[in-house]
Amino acid sequence: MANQYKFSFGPWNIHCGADPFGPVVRDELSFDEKLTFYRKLGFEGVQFHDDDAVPDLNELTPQQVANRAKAVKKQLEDHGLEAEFVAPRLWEDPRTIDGAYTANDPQHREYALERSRRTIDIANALETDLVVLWLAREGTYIRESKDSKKAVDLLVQAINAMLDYEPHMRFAIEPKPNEPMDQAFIPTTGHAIGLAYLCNDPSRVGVNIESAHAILAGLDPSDEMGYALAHNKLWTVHLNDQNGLKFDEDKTFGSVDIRRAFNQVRILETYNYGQNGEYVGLDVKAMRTQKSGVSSKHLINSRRIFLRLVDLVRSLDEQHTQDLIKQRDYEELDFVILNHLMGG
Ligand code: GLO
Ligand code: MG
Repeated sequence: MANQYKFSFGPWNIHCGADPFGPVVRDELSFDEKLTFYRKLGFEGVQFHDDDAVPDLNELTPQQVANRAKAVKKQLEDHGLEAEFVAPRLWEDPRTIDGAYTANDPQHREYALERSRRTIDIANALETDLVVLWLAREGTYIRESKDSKKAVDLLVQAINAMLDYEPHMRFAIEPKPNEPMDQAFIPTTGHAIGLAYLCNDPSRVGVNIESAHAILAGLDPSDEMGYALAHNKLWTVHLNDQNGLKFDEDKTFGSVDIRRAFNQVRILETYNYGQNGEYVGLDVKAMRTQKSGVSSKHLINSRRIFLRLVDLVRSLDEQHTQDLIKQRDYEELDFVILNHLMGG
């Protein structure tokens, strides 16, 4: 059942458990070892940061970057996998301390663009037409350090430059309201889609919606998805869960609020998400307490919870639901949904 969905995650989702307060607690795995997990766990799509595919790319010529990425494409094929997207990692280099496309220093902005061109080259070599832009440091710690109107202009200029650089590449913005910044310039799906319409080719600018990011913005992830679906701009998702307003937790999908997860699956299922090749992407972290050898359960479990919820969406008595809506008996509808989720 429900096998029309294809699943993906990024290699950073198998990690050694370091956090800002403590070192690694599990064995480091090589990229190739991580690739051996995908098929076994039921995944066929790999999400990449540019340097997951080509480490140290700043030290290489564009031609060397492209050649190394082609070797990774072969590696993927050997494992029966494909690349879903590539994302420029624009938050670790000293030149991105004050942001990337919105950095106050024009040389730093130029670095961000040049790095993004390499990301696009890598996407081409990996044969995917999707680049994800998580605008990690495009925001402020204090209001007075940047001009928010100018920041939007700079983001549009940067995306236009990327659209021009590769005329068949699509760009999915991943909004997030905070962390690492205090305030992000593009905090929600609405902001991301507004930005898309300011660009030269809005048809190639869409979104990647992460459940936890929507929750951190005080929004319901399924409503954010509905908004993007109405604009035909939901090109990938980062499903996970989040326990309230704190650091970005990237918990197993559905592990905090199963009803909230059900409603995300329901809107995806209702509008045939995946019919144009979109992946069900995860962005989940294993708990730091998990030992080596059993540290991929968050991935297996997120996937199986998604599929269990697909079954629940499909087995919901739609006629009964519609009758209750007609009668405006939302108290009964509330119970029917909860009872269904509890196996009733
Ligand atoms: C962090 C983001 C991050 C991105 C990834 C892809 O909060 O969710 O994990 O999804 O870097 O760009
Ligand atoms: Mg994410």
